[in-house]
Amino acid sequence: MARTSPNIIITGTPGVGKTSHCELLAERTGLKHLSVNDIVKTSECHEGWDEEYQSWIVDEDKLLDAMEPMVQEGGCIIDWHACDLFPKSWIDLVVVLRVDSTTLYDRLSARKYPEIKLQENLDSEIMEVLLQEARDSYEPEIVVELQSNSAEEMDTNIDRIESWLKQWKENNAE
Ligand code: DAT
Repeated sequence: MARTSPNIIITGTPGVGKTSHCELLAERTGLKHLSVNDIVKTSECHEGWDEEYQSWIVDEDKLLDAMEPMVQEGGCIIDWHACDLFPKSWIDLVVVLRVDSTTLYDRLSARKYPEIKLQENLDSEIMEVLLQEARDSYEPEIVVELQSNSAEEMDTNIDRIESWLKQWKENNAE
């Protein structure tokens, strides 16, 4: 069934601003913010808690089963630090947020991340791991890289995504 509203992934290293962007975008557009973290917790799509990393060990099959009915009709903004697990057919736009490493260091320190997790996430951002994952998993024309160092950049990003949404709706109108 064709979607009347698109599904968007907002991805990137923890701390880049995914949740902030998703919340603002949901408020402005009426699209639904799907926090994958919350779904993992509430639908118990995990195999337990990793003490060292202070995070859930995600059961991807369970997660996809839980999410499928949510994304079917479209209109979802998926908030998650990975994107390669979702079927290509679900997704219309992949936004990869980026941030300078000093800013990311400050944001993750403020969250009191364990040292090992902080360092891995900094490395991951510097190595552009999420951008590469997005490019490897989706058609290049639907992958967009946006900077998220400041409130001004966030505003510009939201404007851009809103324009894209308007265009998508025009292109997909019956
Ligand atoms: P994520 O969901 O990617 O982990 P977040 O939205 O929770 O990130 O943001 C982490 C912190 O950084 C939070 O305190 C808000 C702040 N932040 C995020 N994006 C920002 C931006 N573009 N400008 C200023 N602060 C930002």
